[in-house]
Amino acid sequence: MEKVVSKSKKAEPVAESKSKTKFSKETYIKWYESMLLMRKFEEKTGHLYIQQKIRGFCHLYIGQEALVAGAVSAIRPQDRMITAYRDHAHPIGRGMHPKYVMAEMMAKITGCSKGKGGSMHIFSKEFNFFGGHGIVGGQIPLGAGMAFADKYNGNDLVTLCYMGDGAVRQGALHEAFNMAMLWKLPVIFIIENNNYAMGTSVERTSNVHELWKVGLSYEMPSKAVDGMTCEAVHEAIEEAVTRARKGDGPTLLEMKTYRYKGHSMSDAQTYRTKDEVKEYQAQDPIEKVLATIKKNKWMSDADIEAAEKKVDDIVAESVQFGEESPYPTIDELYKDVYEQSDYPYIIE
Ligand SMILES: Cc1ncc(C[n+]2csc(CCOP(=O)(O)OP(=O)(O)O)c2C)c(N)n1
Ligand SMILES: [Mg+2]
Repeated sequence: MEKVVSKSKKAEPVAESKSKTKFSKETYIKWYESMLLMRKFEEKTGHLYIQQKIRGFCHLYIGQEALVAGAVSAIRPQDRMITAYRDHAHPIGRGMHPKYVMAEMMAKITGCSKGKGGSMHIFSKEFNFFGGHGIVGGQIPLGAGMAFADKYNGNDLVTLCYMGDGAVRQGALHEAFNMAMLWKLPVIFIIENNNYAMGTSVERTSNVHELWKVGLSYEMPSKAVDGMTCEAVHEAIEEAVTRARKGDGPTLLEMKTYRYKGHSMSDAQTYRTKDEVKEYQAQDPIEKVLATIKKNKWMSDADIEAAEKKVDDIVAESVQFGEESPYPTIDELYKDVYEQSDYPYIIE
């Protein structure tokens, strides 16, 4: 599968004398280009949805991009990632060409799930992205299971298991946390706390508002992280990854973030004010990274314009690819269906 962004290398802190920033110029530029691609791709997705070129459920990640960009720079390409249905940015951040996401959302055979999954079921084996799951919290035991498999097989790999704040109230989370701690599985549980589960705020659903504290009852190393800055996300993930690779088990990170758009494409957003949205937009992760780049004169105005044009071209190419691709043929219905003929409980 074609890629656009080079696979992540470990971001290296730069020497103090060269720059006042903790991370290198290359890391900042990569964060900027990667998040800009996620943002512009999803802005286009929103337009195409209104034109009914994309149908079904569709949840945008706009505002939350640092949670992926800051994590990708702290892990290896072989490490695994799994999330819920708000899943376009994760594989793009790992380097998958967004045309395969676009074709999937348009239900075309060239999509990453052959057009049979849609927006909520983006997968990429090549980029170690394991979906794309519509059942709130359903991916949490799966993430723990992937980490169990790696530990069992002796692979030196870590699983990043993302979930929304709404998923923290699911029973499966507690069972998975218990086993992950008991067996010291190499998994990092990442709560994307954007304050709302559909239109319901964290305060309305739980007595515990600081969600990272849920991990403490399992004695799991847990903390809150500023999810609107790539630096904080990277540092928290790096620390957790180091712990997991040493065999010391899981970490829970509550990433404080915000989605600028509605829950899905049909959301009147009566549960929040426009001022609240503006307050978070003022901390935009892309703007913050760009401000650092400009301050250090790492990109000229012409460089920035060229980067924007490159992203625009990739988005345009993705739309064209999706539109020109065919729909799956009817025989596809019978392919990729799991069957275990010797399953012991089926009596013919
Ligand atoms: C088990 C289950 N219950 C309810 C739903 C309906 N539902 C879809 S999204 C959602 C909200 C989840 O919010 P959160 O986990 O905070 O994720 P976010 O949308 O904010 O990324 C709900 C309740 C579902 N998909 N699965
Ligand atoms: Mg939420």
